[in-house]
Amino acid sequence: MEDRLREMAEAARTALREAASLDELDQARARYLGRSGVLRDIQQGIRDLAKELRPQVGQLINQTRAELERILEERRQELEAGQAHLRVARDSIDVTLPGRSQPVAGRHPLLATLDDMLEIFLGLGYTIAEGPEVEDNYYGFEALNYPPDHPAMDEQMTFYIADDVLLRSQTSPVQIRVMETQEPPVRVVVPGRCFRRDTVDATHSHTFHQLEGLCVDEGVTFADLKGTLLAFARGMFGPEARVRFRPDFFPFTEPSAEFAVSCFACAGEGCRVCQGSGWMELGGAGMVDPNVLAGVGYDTERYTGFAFGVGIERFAMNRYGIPDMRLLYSGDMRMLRQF
Ligand code: 2NL
Repeated sequence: MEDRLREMAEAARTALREAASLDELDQARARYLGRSGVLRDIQQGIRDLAKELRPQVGQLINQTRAELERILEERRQELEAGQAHLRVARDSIDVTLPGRSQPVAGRHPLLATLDDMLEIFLGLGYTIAEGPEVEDNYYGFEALNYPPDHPAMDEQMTFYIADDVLLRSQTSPVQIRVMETQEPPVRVVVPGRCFRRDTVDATHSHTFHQLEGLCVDEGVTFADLKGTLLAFARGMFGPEARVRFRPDFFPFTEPSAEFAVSCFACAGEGCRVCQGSGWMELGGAGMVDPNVLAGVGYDTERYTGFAFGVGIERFAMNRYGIPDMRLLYSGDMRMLRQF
């Protein structure tokens, strides 16, 4: 019996000392020191011994148990210290690591240009209106006085989603909607995405941005249009800017004009930016055709109006010297970081 006890004690010491984790240690504890463990089993055997041997063996068993419990406790402390060490290693922050960089956002050149334009018209008392990019034939063309056979309505030029569902090719449908819901005086600017079936190249895109404006009131004349666009040009390019109007045609205005501003780079002398002309084409304008005003229920004897449209892409490209329109849609950080 004493031999068995010694063998067991040796095995238990090894198991406790070499337990690699708290779990393993507890398994060893249960196996040797637990309530139905090996030591208890040996202890039960005392009953079979001669009476005079019992105290001596009993004492040996108690010593063994005390020794093993001491080893158990030592090993438990070792393992707990090790785990605490691991926990510190896992949860601590290495303050010497380089930080994650937070890229600083900038304003996209298109939006920066649009914001500057809107700022000027807000200062002139205009409000901003927005509306759907998907329209029907009525708002897209009919209400704008396009004749039924106009080529702009052709599938060659306009994106159709279905028979009477199309992507707007200008923002004018929004102005129609504004006029339908409000009597003059009307002064709105309408920024937005527009769509045309153009082949993409350095100066064309199927998706582009426009700012249109509309002013309807009693006694509004072409002189008001000229003054407004001159204020716009000066707001954008400074007090020396001049504007030029030349005859043009749009179904929705009569008379109509294209307008240009003296080149901001050379003040009209002629340079690379304006290709030697001294002028930069900004857009089109005119007096709103009475058919359009009548179509929204306005009294055309009482009210007149002017309207204009400016392409934002070309403006931004001139302003920032961006040579290819596709760069504006690339999302390329090497480009965008420059603004
Ligand atoms: C251009 C020409 C223009 C308009 C847009 C407009 C809207 C209504 C009534 C009358 Cl509801 N006109 N808009 C007028 C003239 C020209 O845009 O070349 N845009 C880039």
